[in-house]
Amino acid sequence: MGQTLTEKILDDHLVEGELEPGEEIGIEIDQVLTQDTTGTMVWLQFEALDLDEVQTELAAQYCDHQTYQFDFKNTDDHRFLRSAAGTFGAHFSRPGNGICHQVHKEHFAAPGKTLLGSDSHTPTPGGMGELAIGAGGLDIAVAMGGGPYYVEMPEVTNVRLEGELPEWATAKDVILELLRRLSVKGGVGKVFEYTGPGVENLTVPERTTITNMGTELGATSSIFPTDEQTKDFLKRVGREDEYVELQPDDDAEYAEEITVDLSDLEPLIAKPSMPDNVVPVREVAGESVEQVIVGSCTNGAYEDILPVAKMLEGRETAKHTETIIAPGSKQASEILARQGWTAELMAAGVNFSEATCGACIGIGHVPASDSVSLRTFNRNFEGRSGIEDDSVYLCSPEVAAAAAIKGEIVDPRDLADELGDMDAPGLEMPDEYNGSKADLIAPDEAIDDELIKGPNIGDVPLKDPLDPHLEGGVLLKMTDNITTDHIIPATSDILKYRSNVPKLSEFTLSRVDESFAQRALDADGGFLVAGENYGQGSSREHAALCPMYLGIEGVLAQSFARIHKANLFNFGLVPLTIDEETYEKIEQGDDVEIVDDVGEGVRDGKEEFTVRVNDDWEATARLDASERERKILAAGGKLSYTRQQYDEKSGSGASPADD
Ligand code: MIC
Ligand code: SF4
Repeated sequence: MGQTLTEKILDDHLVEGELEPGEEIGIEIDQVLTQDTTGTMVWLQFEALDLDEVQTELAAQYCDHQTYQFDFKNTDDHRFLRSAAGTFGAHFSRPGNGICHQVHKEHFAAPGKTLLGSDSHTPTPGGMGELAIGAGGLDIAVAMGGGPYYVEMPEVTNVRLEGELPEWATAKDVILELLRRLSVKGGVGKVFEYTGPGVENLTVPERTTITNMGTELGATSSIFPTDEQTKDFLKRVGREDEYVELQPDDDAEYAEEITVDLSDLEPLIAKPSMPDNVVPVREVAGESVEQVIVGSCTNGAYEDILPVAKMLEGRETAKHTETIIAPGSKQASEILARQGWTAELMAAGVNFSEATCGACIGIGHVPASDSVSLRTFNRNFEGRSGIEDDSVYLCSPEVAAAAAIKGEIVDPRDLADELGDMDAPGLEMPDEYNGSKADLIAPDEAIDDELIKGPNIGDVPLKDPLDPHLEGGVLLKMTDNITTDHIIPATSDILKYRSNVPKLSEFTLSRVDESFAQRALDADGGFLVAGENYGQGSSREHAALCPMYLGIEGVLAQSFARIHKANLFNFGLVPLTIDEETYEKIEQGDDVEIVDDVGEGVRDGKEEFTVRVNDDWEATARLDASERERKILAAGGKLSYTRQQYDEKSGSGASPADD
């Protein structure tokens, strides 16, 4: 039987396990990336593991999320990250140089390689045939130390593309269409592999928009085969020699197949406040828009900004609509500026931000109250823009530009008819991505050789080994689809404490219940209860680390998002799955006791535990965990577990990360 492309790359990197869907596999990682808000923990953990040099082919540290440095704490973080990259041997991308996924795509992403990143949108270079996976910071630290990365072997879904995108429909509409059909949980445990005759009609920047936002489906990764388009892109970024031809076998077997006829697509939009709340733009046309932002790791590339510039050339934005371009990379800004497009955009009434995530997580450009903001981003979770009850829509750059001109949501096809002289801009790449590399510091150019820690940079808290008897109150009962933005928001007032867990913990779940952190501390232990897809969204391990710090013992949920579940194991919190009936019956304030000896059960592979509630009724909760995850839980988390491994192996010269 032939192999899918995903299986081929995994096979090439397999160090443990078998490629059977649902089985845990260990793979070798070639490249890692980390960014400023998850990176400080990564390097503190790298240090705590006594590792002294990056072992992967390449590691890159980006500073992209909070580049405005509103507080010295952020600037201290950036300086610490520069010193860590220098000390341990990673590339360093200075604040303002661009968003990790865009800069990585331009400078380092390579077909056939594996990439692990401490950011959920790491799968972006899947559009170039790289198998890229997002993970929690501790997994990145261990992989950087040369240890394998363990993940459940995903099912591979074949997304068969046919036809060609019509005018005004874009790559964003491809992924919005998949979200419309499959929902934000539709990709859990899956890799989406794109095949079919439509593939060759999509350029690499279009493919990476699709693979980037595959994360919103909950997918482990998304990948395209490589072809002339890949070769062409690599040539333009000056790395043609990195081209490798990669295709699935003709007789590859997929777990499922979805067909998308590109020719049938039209401009789509995700309504507030979930990326899968997708409708045709025409359905919401006429809604007044106060803010338009073009940018982010999904649609902030040169190829995303250029269509906006072409549509706005010689025109002005509506007077009540503030329009901002937040480029994905400084290189994109530089090329646009050299070509004169920046001036055109400015003349049209557009403001330029530095290349940063910024507004995507509520840092700058927070929408006005009761207003509509249209963004080319990938997430519109409630409150993420920096104001509760926000009204954020997600769309393509073309739809965003049309709204900027008209001041209301409008299908660009209708606007083009109305204006009579606005052509569909299409997609155009620069002949050469020839921006300056001044903001990239290679390991051999490093300026630091020891860590520089400011006063806000704390230690990584450790947990005691698993308590055999788990008991406590239900401190919070939550609904379905709780995001990591609910658990630990990323807005600027809170983000500055990412390197200071005791302080950051004060904000845990504050978006759901402001009194939670204090109640958890007072209760000295307890449980969280949630519906489906608990912990979707970001890879931030702080969403597990902070509850752990507050004494939470475990989470009872109907289902978990992949990265968050791994983070719960990594920090020693027990993720238990409950059925709908139990979820409905259990209430906040109930007393919960796990009747079985948890320590023994976890070690012995027990899958079902009896939960006694209020000494009154009982239910069954499942622990779906690999042997390795059980050992991690028993040790009180991955840091303690990895150190234990090290102690056992010391003397044998083994790396602490050799699992
Ligand atoms: C996000 O888009 O939510 C983030 C901010 O990029 C996160 C990373 C973080 O929380 O630092 C992600 O996607 O993993
Ligand atoms: Fe940055 Fe937003 Fe992309 Fe996350 S989703 S990496 S915050 S641009």
